[in-house]
Amino acid sequence: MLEALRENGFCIVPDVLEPSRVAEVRERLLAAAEASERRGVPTRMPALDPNAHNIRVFHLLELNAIFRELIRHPQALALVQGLLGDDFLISNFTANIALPGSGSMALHSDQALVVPEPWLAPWSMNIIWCLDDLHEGNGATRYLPDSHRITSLDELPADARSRLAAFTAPAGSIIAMDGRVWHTSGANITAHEERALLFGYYSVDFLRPQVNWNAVLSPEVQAELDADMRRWLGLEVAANFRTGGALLARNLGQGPG
Ligand SMILES: O=C(O)CCC(=O)C(=O)O
Repeated sequence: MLEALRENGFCIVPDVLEPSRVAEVRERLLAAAEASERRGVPTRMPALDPNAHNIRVFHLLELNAIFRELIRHPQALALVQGLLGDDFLISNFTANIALPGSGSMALHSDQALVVPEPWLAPWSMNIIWCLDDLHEGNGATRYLPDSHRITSLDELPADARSRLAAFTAPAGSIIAMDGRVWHTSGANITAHEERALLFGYYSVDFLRPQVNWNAVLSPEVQAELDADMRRWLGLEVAANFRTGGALLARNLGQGPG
């Protein structure tokens, strides 16, 4: 799977969640959307989506323990560590439920949103959790094949949108996607099918996460986190010493003193 992710920019792993677990996560997602609105965090984002038929749920890690379990699911982390290395951070965890009638958002790569070009290596990636069967008609995420090889904006083809392909995957699958892949949500042209996806976004630890977990996570939720989660969320006191520390150690070992 890791080879496919490196080579193609994505891989699809079926059957990560069994149907009963998918149903449970989906139910908690709908409750999280309501809780988000009650807490004053809107679930409609006119800046992102062309109409009000997408439900966006932010701060999933704060809203329910089930999302704190998913973000560290062993099959997800194996792919994250395989692509980004052991020193990664959880950058964000959000949901996009595309309801019938939803449209496609702007084409983008998630790495381009957090680091300027050139994009020479995978420094971020998504684990996309499919809570519904994903197919072109219900607004499956659309991606530009081989676009993880694009290193700067001027390499993006002018006709990129007409070259997009749709991911297809059964509910319960995860899709691991290199942060450099250019993609967008599809339009949901079905009459009644909802398309719920969760986007676990991870980055190398020298990039600032998309959200400030110290501000997002309440003291109650922070108190529940173990040492790994605290590290992956950047909640410890030390923020950016690892690379510098290794460099100093190496130079101190070799230097003239
Ligand atoms: O919902 C999708 O299929 C894609 C969403 C996305 O790329 C985003 O919200 O940045």
